[in-house]
Amino acid sequence: WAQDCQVANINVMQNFDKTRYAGTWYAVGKKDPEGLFLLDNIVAQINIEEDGKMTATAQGRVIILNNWEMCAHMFATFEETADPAKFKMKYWGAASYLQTGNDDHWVIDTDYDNYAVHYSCRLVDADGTCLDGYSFIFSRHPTGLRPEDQLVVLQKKTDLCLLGKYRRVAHTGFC
Ligand code: ODT
Repeated sequence: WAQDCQVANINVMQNFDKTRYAGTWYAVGKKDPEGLFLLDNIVAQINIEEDGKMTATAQGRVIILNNWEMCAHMFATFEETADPAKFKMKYWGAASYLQTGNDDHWVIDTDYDNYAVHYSCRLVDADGTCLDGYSFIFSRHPTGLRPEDQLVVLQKKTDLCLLGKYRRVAHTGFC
C-alpha cells in the first residue's frame, strides 16, 4: 500500500515506559528542521524526577549568531499527553542567546537498551503531512547503532517518510 505520510497516522511506541527511557542517549542520526540548531556531539540525558515527571538536559555543538562555535547546554521539561509516548517538550538554554521552544517529543520506537527513534513535527501542512520537523536516532552507545538495530531503524525512518533525510551525527569530544 501507499504511505500517506500523515502526521496524525504516525505510529508511536506502544506501552511506552519512561523509566526505562531514562539515562544517557547519544544522537547518532538526525533529520534537521529548518533553521537547524544542534549540529553534532549531541548527548541527551533523560531524568525522571521524584514526582514522576520527565525532564532532560542535553548538550551539542552549535554555531550562534556571528559564527561563534560553542557547546550549548540545554534543559527541558516534558508534559504528558493522552498517549504515553507523546510528550510536549518545553526547552531553553543555559544562556539566554540559545534557542527556546515548545516542541512535540514523540518516541516512535525503542528497545530502551540500545536504540531510540524520536520524532517532532513543528508544522503540519494543510494536507496533513509534516512541513517542518526533526528527528533524532539515539543510541546508548556513542559509537553508533548495533548492526541488529540498523534494520529496525531503517524501517522506522521509512514509516516516518524521512528515509534519506538523515545525516550522521559525529561525536568528536567537542562537548
Ligand atoms: O537542532 C535542532 O534544530 C532541533 C533540536 C532543537 C531542540 C533541542 C532542545 C534540547 C532540549 C534539552 C534536552 C532534551 C532532550 C531530549 C531528547 C531529544 C530532543 C533533543
